Amino acid sequence: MKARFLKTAAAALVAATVSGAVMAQEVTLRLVSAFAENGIYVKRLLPWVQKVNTEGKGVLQINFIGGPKAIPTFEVGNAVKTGVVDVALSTGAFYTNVMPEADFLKLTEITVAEQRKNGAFDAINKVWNEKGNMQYLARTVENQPFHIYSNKKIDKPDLSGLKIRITPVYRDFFQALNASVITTPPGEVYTALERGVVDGYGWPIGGIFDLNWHEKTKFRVDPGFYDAEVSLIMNLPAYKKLTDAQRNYLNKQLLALEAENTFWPGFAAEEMARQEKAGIQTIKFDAATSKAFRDKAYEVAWASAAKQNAEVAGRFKPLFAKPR
Ligand code: 173
Repeated sequence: MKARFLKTAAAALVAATVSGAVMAQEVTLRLVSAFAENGIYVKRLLPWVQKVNTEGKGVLQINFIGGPKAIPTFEVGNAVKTGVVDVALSTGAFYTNVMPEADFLKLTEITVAEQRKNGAFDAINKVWNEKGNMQYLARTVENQPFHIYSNKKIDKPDLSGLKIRITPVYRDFFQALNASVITTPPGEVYTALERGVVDGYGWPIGGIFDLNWHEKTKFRVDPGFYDAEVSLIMNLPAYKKLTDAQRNYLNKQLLALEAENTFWPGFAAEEMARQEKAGIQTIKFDAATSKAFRDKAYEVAWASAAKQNAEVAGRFKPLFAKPR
């Protein structure tokens, strides 16, 4: 009786140890999105998550928790910093409360593939590690310039008398154009337009149909400026805790994800056509005014960046610029 009990106990112990070893090799990362679940950014991410999970059995799994209903948009950065979640899809403008440098990423003029080659990606990670307790994993959106969308017609780059919904992305530029600005997460834009709290908003070229803003939009101002940055970020201790096999697997999948960014230029063209079809008129400036408008966007933003962190802005600027 006793011998048999010991044998059973020993077998159970062996089984527990084996499954323990297996479990130690598979990690599950909790992922949230600062952008809405039904928006284009999350829609494009979820098939990737599924692929990661299918191919990553026994190594690494990602558990998508949800969008801003799970964690409010402007709190996602701190959730990553403190390890409340492991990974998030967000943009720097949503976590300037963690570090003001986060919003500098909109100023890249080269692809993320080039950023990995020229040292920009490593320079970003140095700051993200030190100030954000985060690893900057991958950029999932590029070639999506921002625009001003408005319900009031303007005939020159002057937003005097207009109330415009912003995030930190647009604040300094729109204020330099004399707008009154109101910060809201994307989830509050529709209501703000509907109630007339704002006359317009900043947003990239793509995505205004996702939350039905086209119903409340009359004009888009061209040209666009900056480049919408949407990226995956990860809690640094969670990243460091990965085994080599897990980290290599994750990095391989992140590069595959970035390789799919070729989607975005075509999407921009489609969205412009769709906006036109929806009756949204384009406000265009002449060539010289357009150039001055774009130049001002970058000048104002780099000046603001230098004010917030001169050392980091100085390091990033040559690495983010278009090669000449
Ligand atoms: O909410 C925003 O307008 C914003 O800051 C942003 C940033 C990147 C992509 C889309 C929106």
